Amino acid sequence: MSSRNHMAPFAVNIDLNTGHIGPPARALTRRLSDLRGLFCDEAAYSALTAAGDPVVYEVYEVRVPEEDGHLLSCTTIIHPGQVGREYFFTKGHYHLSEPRAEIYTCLRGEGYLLLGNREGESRSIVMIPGVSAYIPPYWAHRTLNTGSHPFIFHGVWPGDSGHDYGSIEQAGFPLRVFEERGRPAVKASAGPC
Ligand code: S6P
Ligand code: ZN
Repeated sequence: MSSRNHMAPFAVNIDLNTGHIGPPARALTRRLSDLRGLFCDEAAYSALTAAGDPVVYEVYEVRVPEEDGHLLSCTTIIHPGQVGREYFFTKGHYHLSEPRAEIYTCLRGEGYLLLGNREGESRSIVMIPGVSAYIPPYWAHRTLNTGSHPFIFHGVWPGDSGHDYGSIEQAGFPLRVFEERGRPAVKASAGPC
């Protein structure tokens, strides 16, 4: 019998200030050096990586089986920062099983959710506390912090979704967000950069 038939209900606590999940969740830390080739300003990227390789974001994921029928969930904490004029962002991905949707709810801070699909369409959604965004099936997604505090959001997605990072690494994301005159500006982007 599969594990999902034997699981007891449970709850976790999300610290709304830090985004940490307890009891201890599976934690992932992405430093700038993990995001090689993704930011536009290569000189700024090299300088920042050499000068301390900052943590760009952390993910705390609730431990449940990664299989059909379950719902995975996590918090993501994107730290404030920029590479050149481009705000710190997540790698961005399609779900490996593309007909799998996701919901992101902003808990703290401010940022953007960027979306793109293989038909060439793109969208951006401003994320502030209380905004709950629906990522439909077949849409790649990337988030970024446009504020001066951590940007924290909660995500929920089907257990059998998986991640395809390669498509974004190769083709780039169709939208990018830069600081212009002290404000975020969303730009269409053709190719890796
Ligand atoms: C998973 C979901 C999030 C991201 C996380 C980090 O489907 O979308 O948990 O994994 O926000 O982003 P990325 O693009 O590095 O996985
Ligand atoms: Zn996802």
